[in-house]
Amino acid sequence: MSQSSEPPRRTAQLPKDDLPESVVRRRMIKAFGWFALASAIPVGIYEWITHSVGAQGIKRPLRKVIEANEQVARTYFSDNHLVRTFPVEAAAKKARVNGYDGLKSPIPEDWKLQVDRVNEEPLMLSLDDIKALPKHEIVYEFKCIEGWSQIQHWGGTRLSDFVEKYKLGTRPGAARSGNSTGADALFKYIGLETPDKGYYVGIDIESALHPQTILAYELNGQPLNAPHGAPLRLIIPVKYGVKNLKRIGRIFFSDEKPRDFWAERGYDYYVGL
Ligand SMILES: Nc1nc2c(c(=O)[nH]1)N[C@H]1C(S)=C(S)[C@@H](COP(=O)(O)O)O[C@H]1N2
Ligand SMILES: [Mo]
Repeated sequence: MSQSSEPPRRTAQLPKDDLPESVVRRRMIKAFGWFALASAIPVGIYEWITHSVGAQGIKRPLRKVIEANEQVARTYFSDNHLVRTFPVEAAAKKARVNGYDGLKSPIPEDWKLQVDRVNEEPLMLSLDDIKALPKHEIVYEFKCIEGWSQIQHWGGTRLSDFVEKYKLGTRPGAARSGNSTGADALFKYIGLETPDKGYYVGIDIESALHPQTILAYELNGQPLNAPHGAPLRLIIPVKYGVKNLKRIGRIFFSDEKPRDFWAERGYDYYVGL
């Protein structure tokens, strides 16, 4: 290192007028290069996000509908991270049980999943109808807002596959101007409740259609038992336990926030992870 009291003057500190023209030109080119690179980064990130969505298993027609509404699409893409999964061996052999609201009466013998639709009769589906859709299994860390968590292994059908198969969740004739696909827009929320309406949740549509959200009928490869939500429950890994409604009786779509059992008792409505 130089020990002189005057630090050696570097060319960068010279007044610009003193610099040879070739140096100035080189610097301008360099500066422009940095500028071009900096502008390319956000574009690159956007491209990466929009393309990785397809790679994570969102079905084309569904994406079209989602893309139809720019605001929804933005939230949807940003919510589209996947939660961490584990090998099957990591799952608890005996899953913990918590919460019996809406489960106090026996499971209705004539249980059907009621799905409300706009300007149409509700769908009344059997468990076999649900099982006819592709099966999806997930092993992940289930988290209860009360402070416990457990790695659990669930099986069922993706809610997004179900919504696509039965053409649900869209608001007819709500296509926006300037929307080239002409697709209907999605409702903002999905509501679920137990057959006796003793427990109920509302969920933003982006989280509901997340590729890891499932209508579950199996736990550890076995049919669900009553305390875990037989015959069909929601498993939504991007949310805390409270939103994972057990024993689904009815599903509906809405632009207004569906009422929510724990939100009414002071918890955050979205309780996302
Ligand atoms: N019908 C119903 N579903 C429910 C609840 C409930 O009380 N009733 N409790 C919720 C809460 S707080 C949690 S943590 C999970 C627990 O699911 P598990 O009993 O399968 O562990 O279910 C959720 N779904
Ligand atoms: Mo919970």
